[in-house]
Amino acid sequence: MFQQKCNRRDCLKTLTLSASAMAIPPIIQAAAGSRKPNIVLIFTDDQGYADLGLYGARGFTTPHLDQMGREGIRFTDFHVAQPVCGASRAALLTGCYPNRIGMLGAPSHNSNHGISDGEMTIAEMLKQHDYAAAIFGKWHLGHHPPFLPTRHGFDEYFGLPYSNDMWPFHPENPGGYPPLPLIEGETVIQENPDQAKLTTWYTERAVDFIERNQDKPFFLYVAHSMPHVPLFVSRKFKGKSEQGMYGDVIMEIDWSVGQILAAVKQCGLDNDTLVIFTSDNGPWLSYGDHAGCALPLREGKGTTWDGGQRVPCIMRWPGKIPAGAVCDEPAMTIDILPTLAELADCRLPDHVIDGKSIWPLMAGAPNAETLHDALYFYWNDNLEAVRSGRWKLHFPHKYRTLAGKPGGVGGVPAKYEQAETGIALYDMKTDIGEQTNLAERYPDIVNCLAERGKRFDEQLKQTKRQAGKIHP
Ligand SMILES: [Ca+2]
Repeated sequence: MFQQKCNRRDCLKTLTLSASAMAIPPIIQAAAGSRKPNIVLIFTDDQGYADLGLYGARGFTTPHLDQMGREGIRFTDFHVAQPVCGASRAALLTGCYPNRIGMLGAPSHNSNHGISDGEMTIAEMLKQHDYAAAIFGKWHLGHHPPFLPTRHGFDEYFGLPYSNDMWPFHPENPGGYPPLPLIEGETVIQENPDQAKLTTWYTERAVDFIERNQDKPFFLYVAHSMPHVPLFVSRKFKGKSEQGMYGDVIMEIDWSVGQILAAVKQCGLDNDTLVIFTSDNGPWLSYGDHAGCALPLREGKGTTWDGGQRVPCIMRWPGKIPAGAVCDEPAMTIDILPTLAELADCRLPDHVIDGKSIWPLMAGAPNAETLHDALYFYWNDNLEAVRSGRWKLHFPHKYRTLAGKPGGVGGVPAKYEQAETGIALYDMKTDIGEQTNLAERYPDIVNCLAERGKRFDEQLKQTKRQAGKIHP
């Protein structure tokens, strides 16, 4: 009984309880008026929870990322807002659940929608203080000109408009896509570029951008196309890992992080630069030996199980973020925008956003807690799960799974099956793999979370906004 009461209290954690955390970081007030922090945001594609040394990677090493994590903070319970490329990026850049702003799934060459002019991206927000802003990598918020990064706050763009498998050589849909464009600014400069060079090109551009902008605040968004399939790696990393192609690709991304951190240091900007590294969703498990790993989490990309949404996340800012810190509080990519607003003293958008500043968590404030009373796990427009405190409630929903079968080999995927869960409650503190359904044992917690989810979903649907549209 005591445990149930205690657990219920945990479930009912409110904004009031968390308010003490808000008073903790005076560091920002002290920084007001001084140089605004540079922001480097590195976002990988389909990298799983276990695909980084500090998170237990096997068969390959990530020395630069591990060092970055040891010099900063490692989040163990950090989530994306939806477990698919486009929607996840929309949430990261706007601080909103992607279904709030009509950005679902993974837009492709024949999509006629993209991010609305009415949204405020991180780049647009930081422009309030004249930040230089660049994205090198994958955009995925619409490929038509009105939706490109250069129309949404970025001064510079070099990269792919959508996923690197949306090209004529797709293993399951050969010839189903037009040539893959590589874009500079708003101009297609190559078709079907040599993907083995992408990580190197993005890295060279990132280093050059840091060097060119060292005298003013900057926002650098490095959105790697890798390790999304088809996997490509440069000659210098081919065969470097024991694990194979996927490990080689991650090791090249690790090299890239090392290059970027070295550039920051060489420009004397270590203490002025917040670097964030995370992934856009969990591993694409059907690709087998070309997919990552989210163990001990359940399932992967495309599902609202934690294997789809919980990702590695490390942040480094010497002198501001304590070295060697670990944060076990739940947080989500939607929290990045409001956190940066606080750090750079920016005005938030006038419209509703869903994220909340996690600066107290990042600063390692004692007993800091999330300001969310719950996090919501949507697949497209459907609310599939709610997380609050230690509890995660799944509403009945279908999901894709390999059901214990092996994944594919050599870049050709295995077939998923459809499975279905009923109402299910998991204790994420003792059952990180979502294996033991406690719904019957704790009906009051189920009711509490179900009610909370229903209320939030109704509010979101009443206040949601539209994506931008072009009409050919
Ligand atoms: Ca992805």
